Formats: sequence, structure tokens, C-alpha cells
Amino acid sequence: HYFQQGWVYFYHRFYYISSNRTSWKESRADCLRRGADLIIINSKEEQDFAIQFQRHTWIGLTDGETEGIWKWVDGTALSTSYWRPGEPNGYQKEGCAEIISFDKKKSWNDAPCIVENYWICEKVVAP
Ligand code: 2F8
Ligand code: CA
Repeated sequence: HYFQQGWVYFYHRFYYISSNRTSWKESRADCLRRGADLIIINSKEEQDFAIQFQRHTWIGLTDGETEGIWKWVDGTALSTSYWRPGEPNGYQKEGCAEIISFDKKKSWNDAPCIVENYWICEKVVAP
């Protein structure tokens, strides 16, 4: 299966598609070094975009601050969500959200932040 890596332009944003895997924290640090942050999914279009890469992918969503309160990395609360049925289940200290299934409607799982996944960064296009 072919998919693009590196920077991709989609709907007024640039997205960095990683070619390797690391922890959630390291993924975020990589995005910040690139002048971006982990992807914040706030539309159906963006969700569809993010799942097309068909692999375990960190997104910018965590309940690390307060257990059970999921927040995006920009501090905004979670409104529209795409959790798999039964998730988030907090199975074994799971504080970070990943994309794991390719059901467009329900693809998110909470996983331990130390798991090594691919990641997607998001950057606003400068005006
Ligand atoms: O069945 C869902 C469950 O699957 C795994 O645990 C057995 C996942 N664990 C990891 O990815 C480490 C859980 O997060 C998931 O809820
Ligand atoms: Ca889980």
C-alpha cells in the first residue's frame, strides 16, 4: 500500500506524515520542532484525511492532565469524537489517543503514551 510521507497540503493546512514510530511525547516534540503540533481533528474531512494512511498514528489528544478529561494539545475540549466502540477504556494507564482502525466513523483508541506509533503533525499555512 502506497502512502505519502513528509509534508502534505490539505484544506488550508500542512500535515507532516512521519516515516517512523515513537512515543506520543516524542511525536509531539518532533511536531513542535517542525513549527507544528500533533494533529487536532475537528472535522469529518480531517478525520477522513487522517485515517487514509492506514497505520497506528498518534493524534494530539490526551487526558494526561486530568484522567478521563480528553483535551487537544491546543487546550481545547473534545467535542466531535471518533472513538471505537468501547473506547476510551483506560486499559493499563492509557493517556494518549491513537488512530487504529480504518472505520471512518470510529477509529480512535486510548493507548499507553509510551507505545511507539507513527504520527501526524499539523501546521496552519502562514497568511
Ligand atoms: O480491545 C481493545 C484494547 O486492545 C488493546 O488492549 C488489549 C489496546 N492496548 C494497546 O494498544 C496497548 C487497548 O488500548 C484497547 O482498548
Ligand atoms: Ca484503549
